[in-house]
Amino acid sequence: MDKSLMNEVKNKFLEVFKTEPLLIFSPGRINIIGEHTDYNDGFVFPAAVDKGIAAAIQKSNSGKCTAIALDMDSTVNFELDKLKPSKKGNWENYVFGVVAEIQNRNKIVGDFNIIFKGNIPGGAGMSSSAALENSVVFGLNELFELGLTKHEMILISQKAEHNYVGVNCGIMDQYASMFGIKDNALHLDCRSVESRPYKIDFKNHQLMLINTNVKHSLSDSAYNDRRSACESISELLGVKALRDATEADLETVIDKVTPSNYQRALYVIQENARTIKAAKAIEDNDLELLGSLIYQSHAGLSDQYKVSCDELDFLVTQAKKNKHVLGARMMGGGFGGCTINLIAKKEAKAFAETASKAYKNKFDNDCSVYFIELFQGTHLVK
Ligand code: GAF
Repeated sequence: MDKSLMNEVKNKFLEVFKTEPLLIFSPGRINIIGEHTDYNDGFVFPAAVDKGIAAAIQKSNSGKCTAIALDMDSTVNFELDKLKPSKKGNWENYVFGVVAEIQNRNKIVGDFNIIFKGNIPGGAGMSSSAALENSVVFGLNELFELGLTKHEMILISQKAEHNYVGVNCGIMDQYASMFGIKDNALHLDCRSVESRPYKIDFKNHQLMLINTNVKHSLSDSAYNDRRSACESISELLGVKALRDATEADLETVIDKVTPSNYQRALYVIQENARTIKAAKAIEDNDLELLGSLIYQSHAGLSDQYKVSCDELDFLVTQAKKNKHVLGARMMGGGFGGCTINLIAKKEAKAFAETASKAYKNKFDNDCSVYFIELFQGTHLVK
Protein backbone atom coordinates (compact mmCIF):
# COMPACT_ATOMS: atom_id res chain seq x y z
CA MET A 1 0.00 0.00 0.00
CA ASP A 2 1.16 3.48 -0.85
CA LYS A 3 1.75 5.29 2.50
CA SER A 4 2.04 8.69 0.83
CA LEU A 5 -1.47 8.25 -0.60
CA MET A 6 -2.78 7.56 2.89
CA ASN A 7 -0.96 10.60 4.30
CA GLU A 8 -2.30 12.76 1.54
CA VAL A 9 -5.95 11.99 2.35
CA LYS A 10 -5.25 12.30 6.08
CA ASN A 11 -3.60 15.70 5.74
CA LYS A 12 -6.30 16.97 3.46
CA PHE A 13 -8.91 15.83 5.97
CA LEU A 14 -7.18 17.64 8.82
CA GLU A 15 -6.88 20.75 6.69
CA VAL A 16 -10.52 20.79 5.56
CA PHE A 17 -12.40 19.37 8.56
CA LYS A 18 -9.96 20.04 11.42
CA THR A 19 -10.57 16.66 13.09
CA GLU A 20 -8.61 13.42 13.24
CA PRO A 21 -10.20 10.94 10.79
CA LEU A 22 -10.37 7.16 10.70
CA LEU A 23 -8.16 5.92 7.89
CA ILE A 24 -9.11 3.03 5.66
CA PHE A 25 -7.34 1.25 2.85
CA SER A 26 -9.55 -0.71 0.51
CA PRO A 27 -7.81 -2.65 -2.26
CA GLY A 28 -8.64 -3.25 -5.89
CA ARG A 29 -8.39 -6.77 -7.24
CA ILE A 30 -6.98 -8.93 -9.95
CA ASN A 31 -8.62 -12.13 -11.16
CA ILE A 32 -6.47 -15.07 -12.23
CA ILE A 33 -9.35 -16.85 -13.96
CA GLY A 34 -13.16 -17.19 -13.75
CA GLU A 35 -14.58 -14.24 -15.64
CA HIS A 36 -18.32 -13.58 -15.85
CA THR A 37 -18.90 -16.68 -13.77
CA ASP A 38 -19.71 -14.88 -10.49
CA TYR A 39 -23.27 -13.85 -11.39
CA ASN A 40 -23.82 -17.40 -12.64
CA ASP A 41 -23.19 -18.68 -9.08
CA GLY A 42 -19.89 -20.14 -10.29
CA PHE A 43 -16.24 -20.06 -9.26
CA VAL A 44 -13.75 -17.18 -9.56
CA PHE A 45 -10.11 -16.79 -8.53
CA PRO A 46 -9.45 -13.18 -7.50
CA ALA A 47 -6.94 -11.57 -5.14
CA ALA A 48 -6.82 -8.16 -3.51
CA VAL A 49 -3.83 -6.04 -4.53
CA ASP A 50 -1.66 -3.33 -3.02
CA LYS A 51 -3.38 -0.67 -5.12
CA GLY A 52 -6.76 0.71 -4.23
CA ILE A 53 -8.57 3.49 -2.38
CA ALA A 54 -7.26 5.39 0.64
CA ALA A 55 -10.10 7.00 2.57
CA ALA A 56 -10.33 9.32 5.58
CA ILE A 57 -13.72 9.48 7.30
CA GLN A 58 -15.18 11.09 10.41
CA LYS A 59 -18.53 12.21 11.85
CA SER A 60 -19.71 15.67 10.85
CA ASN A 61 -21.51 18.16 13.06
CA SER A 62 -22.19 20.73 10.36
CA GLY A 63 -25.70 19.40 9.65
CA LYS A 64 -24.64 17.97 6.29
CA CYS A 65 -22.30 15.41 4.77
CA THR A 66 -19.38 16.18 2.48
CA ALA A 67 -17.53 13.77 0.20
CA ILE A 68 -14.36 14.80 -1.61
CA ALA A 69 -12.80 12.79 -4.44
CA LEU A 70 -9.23 14.10 -4.40
CA ASP A 71 -8.29 12.45 -7.71
CA MET A 72 -11.04 14.33 -9.45
CA ASP A 73 -10.76 17.49 -7.40
CA SER A 74 -14.48 17.22 -6.87
CA THR A 75 -16.61 17.92 -3.77
CA VAL A 76 -20.22 16.93 -3.16
CA ASN A 77 -22.39 18.01 -0.22
CA PHE A 78 -25.49 15.97 0.58
CA GLU A 79 -28.16 15.28 3.16
CA LEU A 80 -28.87 11.80 4.42
CA ASP A 81 -32.65 12.01 4.19
CA LYS A 82 -32.63 13.23 0.59
CA LEU A 83 -30.51 10.60 -1.11
CA LYS A 84 -31.21 9.68 -4.70
CA PRO A 85 -28.95 8.56 -7.54
CA SER A 86 -26.96 11.35 -9.10
CA LYS A 87 -26.36 11.60 -12.87
CA LYS A 88 -25.22 8.26 -14.39
CA GLY A 89 -21.46 7.99 -14.34
CA ASN A 90 -20.93 10.37 -11.40
CA TRP A 91 -18.56 9.10 -8.70
CA GLU A 92 -20.83 10.15 -5.83
CA ASN A 93 -23.27 7.37 -6.76
CA TYR A 94 -20.87 4.91 -5.12
CA VAL A 95 -21.06 6.85 -1.85
CA PHE A 96 -24.80 7.61 -2.01
CA GLY A 97 -25.59 4.03 -2.99
CA VAL A 98 -23.76 2.56 -0.01
CA VAL A 99 -25.43 4.94 2.45
CA ALA A 100 -28.87 4.27 0.94
CA GLU A 101 -28.37 0.50 1.13
CA ILE A 102 -27.31 0.74 4.77
CA GLN A 103 -30.45 2.79 5.48
CA ASN A 104 -32.54 0.16 3.67
CA ARG A 105 -31.35 -2.30 6.28
CA ASN A 106 -32.74 -0.03 9.00
CA LYS A 107 -29.30 0.86 10.30
CA ILE A 108 -28.78 4.44 11.37
CA VAL A 109 -25.96 6.43 9.86
CA GLY A 110 -25.28 9.99 11.09
CA ASP A 111 -23.71 12.86 9.16
CA PHE A 112 -20.15 12.22 8.04
CA ASN A 113 -17.33 13.64 5.95
CA ILE A 114 -15.13 11.53 3.70
CA ILE A 115 -12.10 12.24 1.55
CA PHE A 116 -10.64 9.58 -0.70
CA LYS A 117 -8.07 9.08 -3.39
CA GLY A 118 -7.11 6.01 -5.39
CA ASN A 119 -4.11 4.72 -7.28
CA ILE A 120 -5.97 2.42 -9.68
CA PRO A 121 -6.99 4.24 -12.80
CA GLY A 122 -10.76 4.00 -13.36
CA GLY A 123 -11.55 1.60 -16.18
CA ALA A 124 -8.48 -0.56 -15.52
CA GLY A 125 -10.75 -3.50 -14.73
CA MET A 126 -9.21 -3.74 -11.25
CA SER A 127 -12.40 -2.69 -9.55
CA SER A 128 -11.70 0.69 -8.08
CA SER A 129 -15.50 0.86 -7.74
CA ALA A 130 -15.75 -2.07 -5.31
CA ALA A 131 -12.75 -0.67 -3.43
CA LEU A 132 -14.54 2.66 -3.02
CA GLU A 133 -17.85 1.08 -2.00
CA ASN A 134 -16.11 -1.11 0.55
CA SER A 135 -14.15 1.80 2.00
CA VAL A 136 -17.40 3.70 2.56
CA VAL A 137 -19.36 0.84 4.11
CA PHE A 138 -16.37 -0.24 6.22
CA GLY A 139 -15.79 3.32 7.46
CA LEU A 140 -19.47 3.90 8.30
CA ASN A 141 -19.67 0.56 10.08
CA GLU A 142 -16.76 1.59 12.30
CA LEU A 143 -17.89 5.18 12.86
CA PHE A 144 -21.49 4.45 13.74
CA GLU A 145 -20.95 0.99 15.26
CA LEU A 146 -23.47 -0.57 12.89
CA GLY A 147 -22.46 -4.14 13.74
CA LEU A 148 -22.37 -5.26 10.10
CA THR A 149 -20.44 -8.41 9.25
CA LYS A 150 -18.05 -8.41 6.31
CA HIS A 151 -20.53 -10.53 4.36
CA GLU A 152 -23.27 -7.97 5.01
CA MET A 153 -20.95 -5.15 4.02
CA ILE A 154 -20.13 -6.65 0.64
CA LEU A 155 -23.80 -7.25 -0.11
CA ILE A 156 -24.43 -3.57 0.65
CA SER A 157 -21.60 -2.57 -1.71
CA GLN A 158 -22.97 -4.85 -4.43
CA LYS A 159 -26.52 -3.51 -4.07
CA ALA A 160 -25.17 0.05 -4.24
CA GLU A 161 -23.64 -0.82 -7.59
CA HIS A 162 -26.91 -2.35 -8.84
CA ASN A 163 -29.24 0.38 -7.66
CA TYR A 164 -27.16 3.57 -7.79
CA VAL A 165 -24.49 2.86 -10.39
CA GLY A 166 -26.66 0.72 -12.67
CA VAL A 167 -24.34 -2.26 -13.13
CA ASN A 168 -25.84 -5.61 -12.12
CA CYS A 169 -22.48 -6.94 -11.00
CA GLY A 170 -21.76 -10.24 -9.29
CA ILE A 171 -20.06 -10.51 -5.90
CA MET A 172 -16.45 -11.19 -6.94
CA ASP A 173 -15.04 -7.67 -6.75
CA GLN A 174 -16.56 -6.68 -3.42
CA TYR A 175 -15.59 -10.05 -1.93
CA ALA A 176 -11.97 -9.92 -3.09
CA SER A 177 -11.54 -6.34 -1.96
CA MET A 178 -13.01 -7.03 1.50
CA PHE A 179 -11.64 -10.52 2.23
CA GLY A 180 -8.24 -10.35 0.50
CA ILE A 181 -5.32 -12.10 2.22
CA LYS A 182 -1.72 -11.03 1.73
CA ASP A 183 0.13 -13.22 -0.82
CA ASN A 184 -2.99 -15.29 -1.49
CA ALA A 185 -5.63 -15.60 -4.17
CA LEU A 186 -9.14 -16.69 -3.20
CA HIS A 187 -10.88 -19.57 -4.91
CA LEU A 188 -14.36 -18.25 -4.32
CA ASP A 189 -17.58 -20.17 -4.70
CA CYS A 190 -20.01 -17.38 -5.57
CA ARG A 191 -23.01 -19.47 -4.51
CA SER A 192 -21.97 -20.11 -0.92
CA VAL A 193 -19.87 -16.90 -0.90
CA GLU A 194 -17.08 -18.82 0.82
CA SER A 195 -13.53 -19.06 -0.43
CA ARG A 196 -10.42 -21.11 -0.02
CA PRO A 197 -7.14 -19.16 0.00
CA TYR A 198 -4.28 -20.34 -2.21
CA LYS A 199 -0.83 -19.06 -1.45
CA ILE A 200 0.52 -17.65 -4.69
CA ASP A 201 4.21 -18.26 -5.19
CA PHE A 202 4.93 -19.01 -8.81
CA LYS A 203 8.69 -19.34 -8.15
CA ASN A 204 10.34 -18.20 -11.40
CA HIS A 205 7.09 -16.79 -12.75
CA GLN A 206 4.89 -13.91 -11.79
CA LEU A 207 1.66 -12.12 -12.64
CA MET A 208 1.92 -8.88 -14.56
CA LEU A 209 -0.87 -6.57 -15.70
CA ILE A 210 -0.90 -4.50 -18.85
CA ASN A 211 -3.51 -1.76 -18.96
CA THR A 212 -4.82 -0.93 -22.44
CA ASN A 213 -5.82 2.48 -21.02
CA VAL A 214 -9.08 2.26 -22.90
CA LYS A 215 -12.62 1.68 -21.68
CA HIS A 216 -15.17 1.38 -24.45
CA SER A 217 -18.46 2.96 -23.63
CA LEU A 218 -20.78 0.01 -24.17
CA SER A 219 -19.26 -1.87 -21.24
CA ASP A 220 -22.04 -1.29 -18.67
CA SER A 221 -24.96 -2.01 -20.95
CA ALA A 222 -23.22 -5.03 -22.50
CA TYR A 223 -22.48 -6.33 -19.00
CA ASN A 224 -26.15 -6.16 -18.01
CA ASP A 225 -27.17 -7.76 -21.33
CA ARG A 226 -24.81 -10.68 -20.79
CA ARG A 227 -26.17 -11.21 -17.33
CA SER A 228 -29.79 -11.27 -18.50
CA ALA A 229 -28.90 -13.65 -21.35
CA CYS A 230 -27.39 -16.06 -18.81
CA GLU A 231 -30.42 -15.78 -16.56
CA SER A 232 -32.89 -16.43 -19.34
CA ILE A 233 -31.00 -19.54 -20.48
CA SER A 234 -30.91 -20.85 -16.90
CA GLU A 235 -34.65 -20.37 -16.74
CA LEU A 236 -35.10 -22.24 -20.00
CA LEU A 237 -32.96 -25.08 -18.63
CA GLY A 238 -34.91 -25.11 -15.37
CA VAL A 239 -31.79 -24.54 -13.25
CA LYS A 240 -31.08 -21.86 -10.65
CA ALA A 241 -27.98 -20.63 -12.45
CA LEU A 242 -25.66 -21.72 -15.29
CA ARG A 243 -23.34 -23.16 -12.67
CA ASP A 244 -25.87 -26.01 -12.42
CA ALA A 245 -25.84 -26.79 -16.16
CA THR A 246 -23.58 -29.04 -18.25
CA GLU A 247 -22.66 -28.74 -21.91
CA ALA A 248 -24.99 -31.68 -22.58
CA ASP A 249 -27.88 -29.86 -20.87
CA LEU A 250 -27.24 -26.85 -23.02
CA GLU A 251 -27.43 -28.93 -26.18
CA THR A 252 -31.01 -29.88 -25.34
CA VAL A 253 -32.11 -26.26 -25.87
CA ILE A 254 -29.91 -25.51 -28.87
CA ASP A 255 -32.99 -24.88 -31.07
CA LYS A 256 -34.59 -22.55 -28.56
CA VAL A 257 -31.77 -20.02 -28.12
CA THR A 258 -29.98 -17.72 -30.54
CA PRO A 259 -26.56 -18.96 -31.70
CA SER A 260 -24.88 -16.05 -29.91
CA ASN A 261 -26.63 -16.77 -26.60
CA TYR A 262 -25.80 -20.45 -26.99
CA GLN A 263 -22.11 -19.54 -27.27
CA ARG A 264 -22.36 -17.26 -24.25
CA ALA A 265 -23.86 -19.94 -22.06
CA LEU A 266 -21.33 -22.46 -23.34
CA TYR A 267 -18.54 -20.06 -22.44
CA VAL A 268 -19.82 -19.71 -18.86
CA ILE A 269 -20.11 -23.48 -18.38
CA GLN A 270 -16.60 -24.01 -19.77
CA GLU A 271 -15.05 -21.10 -17.84
CA ASN A 272 -16.47 -22.43 -14.62
CA ALA A 273 -14.85 -25.81 -15.31
CA ARG A 274 -11.54 -24.08 -16.19
CA THR A 275 -11.59 -22.19 -12.90
CA ILE A 276 -11.95 -25.41 -10.93
CA LYS A 277 -9.08 -26.95 -12.97
CA ALA A 278 -6.95 -23.86 -12.33
CA ALA A 279 -7.18 -24.37 -8.57
CA LYS A 280 -5.77 -27.86 -9.00
CA ALA A 281 -3.06 -26.59 -11.37
CA ILE A 282 -1.97 -24.03 -8.76
CA GLU A 283 -2.01 -26.68 -6.05
CA ASP A 284 0.21 -28.90 -8.25
CA ASN A 285 2.35 -25.91 -9.28
CA ASP A 286 1.55 -26.87 -12.89
CA LEU A 287 2.09 -23.45 -14.44
CA GLU A 288 1.98 -24.74 -18.03
CA LEU A 289 -1.56 -25.99 -17.43
CA LEU A 290 -2.55 -22.83 -15.58
CA GLY A 291 -1.21 -20.72 -18.43
CA SER A 292 -3.06 -22.71 -21.06
CA LEU A 293 -6.33 -22.38 -19.09
CA ILE A 294 -5.74 -18.62 -18.95
CA TYR A 295 -5.26 -18.46 -22.75
CA GLN A 296 -8.41 -20.56 -23.24
CA SER A 297 -10.29 -18.19 -20.96
CA HIS A 298 -9.33 -15.27 -23.19
CA ALA A 299 -10.36 -17.11 -26.35
CA GLY A 300 -13.76 -17.79 -24.78
CA LEU A 301 -14.21 -14.21 -23.61
CA SER A 302 -13.27 -12.88 -27.01
CA ASP A 303 -14.91 -15.35 -29.43
CA GLN A 304 -17.83 -16.77 -27.46
CA TYR A 305 -18.77 -14.27 -24.77
CA LYS A 306 -17.73 -11.32 -26.94
CA VAL A 307 -16.59 -8.92 -24.21
CA SER A 308 -13.05 -8.29 -25.43
CA CYS A 309 -11.89 -5.53 -27.78
CA ASP A 310 -9.10 -4.99 -30.34
CA GLU A 311 -6.68 -3.56 -27.78
CA LEU A 312 -7.05 -6.51 -25.38
CA ASP A 313 -6.89 -9.07 -28.19
CA PHE A 314 -3.76 -7.39 -29.51
CA LEU A 315 -1.96 -7.62 -26.15
CA VAL A 316 -2.90 -11.28 -25.78
CA THR A 317 -1.61 -11.96 -29.31
CA GLN A 318 1.68 -10.28 -28.37
CA ALA A 319 1.88 -12.51 -25.31
CA LYS A 320 1.26 -15.64 -27.38
CA LYS A 321 4.23 -14.77 -29.59
CA ASN A 322 6.54 -14.82 -26.55
CA LYS A 323 7.34 -18.29 -25.20
CA HIS A 324 8.04 -16.87 -21.74
CA VAL A 325 4.42 -15.84 -21.30
CA LEU A 326 2.62 -18.98 -20.18
CA GLY A 327 -0.83 -17.39 -20.24
CA ALA A 328 -2.54 -14.07 -20.85
CA ARG A 329 -6.13 -12.90 -20.95
CA MET A 330 -8.37 -9.93 -20.52
CA MET A 331 -9.39 -9.36 -16.92
CA GLY A 332 -12.64 -8.06 -15.42
CA GLY A 333 -15.82 -7.05 -17.20
CA GLY A 334 -14.09 -6.41 -20.55
CA PHE A 335 -14.22 -3.84 -23.38
CA GLY A 336 -10.96 -2.39 -22.12
CA GLY A 337 -8.90 -2.40 -18.94
CA CYS A 338 -6.03 -4.80 -18.29
CA THR A 339 -4.68 -8.10 -19.46
CA ILE A 340 -3.25 -10.40 -16.82
CA ASN A 341 -0.09 -12.25 -17.86
CA LEU A 342 1.63 -15.24 -16.29
CA ILE A 343 5.24 -14.67 -17.27
CA ALA A 344 8.78 -15.76 -16.44
CA LYS A 345 10.15 -13.23 -13.91
CA LYS A 346 13.39 -12.59 -15.74
CA GLU A 347 11.60 -11.92 -19.03
CA ALA A 348 8.83 -9.71 -17.66
CA LYS A 349 10.49 -6.35 -18.23
CA ALA A 350 11.62 -7.20 -21.73
CA PHE A 351 8.16 -8.40 -22.70
CA ALA A 352 6.58 -5.32 -21.15
CA GLU A 353 8.82 -3.13 -23.30
CA THR A 354 8.22 -5.04 -26.53
CA ALA A 355 4.47 -5.20 -25.99
CA SER A 356 4.31 -1.50 -25.10
CA LYS A 357 6.17 -0.52 -28.25
CA ALA A 358 4.01 -2.68 -30.47
CA TYR A 359 0.88 -1.33 -28.77
CA LYS A 360 1.97 2.27 -29.33
CA ASN A 361 2.66 1.53 -33.01
CA LYS A 362 -0.67 -0.10 -33.51
CA PHE A 363 -3.02 2.17 -31.54
CA ASP A 364 -0.99 5.37 -31.19
CA ASN A 365 -1.74 5.15 -27.48
CA ASP A 366 0.34 4.10 -24.47
CA CYS A 367 -0.41 1.04 -22.40
CA SER A 368 0.75 0.83 -18.75
CA VAL A 369 2.44 -2.08 -17.02
CA TYR A 370 1.74 -2.96 -13.37
CA PHE A 371 3.67 -5.34 -11.16
CA ILE A 372 1.32 -5.98 -8.29
CA GLU A 373 1.51 -7.58 -4.86
CA LEU A 374 -1.33 -9.59 -3.39
CA PHE A 375 -2.56 -7.74 -0.37
CA GLN A 376 -4.94 -7.84 2.59
CA GLY A 377 -8.58 -6.75 2.23
CA THR A 378 -10.29 -3.55 3.39
CA HIS A 379 -8.86 -2.51 6.77
CA LEU A 380 -8.29 0.33 9.19
CA VAL A 381 -4.88 1.94 8.94
CA LYS A 382 -3.38 3.03 12.24
C1 GAF B 1 -17.01 -6.93 -13.22
C2 GAF B 1 -18.08 -7.28 -12.19
F1 GAF B 1 -18.19 -6.28 -11.26
C3 GAF B 1 -17.82 -8.60 -11.50
O1 GAF B 1 -18.90 -8.93 -10.66
C4 GAF B 1 -17.56 -9.71 -12.51
O2 GAF B 1 -18.75 -10.15 -13.10
C5 GAF B 1 -16.55 -9.26 -13.58
O3 GAF B 1 -16.90 -8.01 -14.14
C6 GAF B 1 -16.44 -10.26 -14.69
O4 GAF B 1 -15.94 -11.45 -14.20
O5 GAF B 1 -15.79 -6.71 -12.60
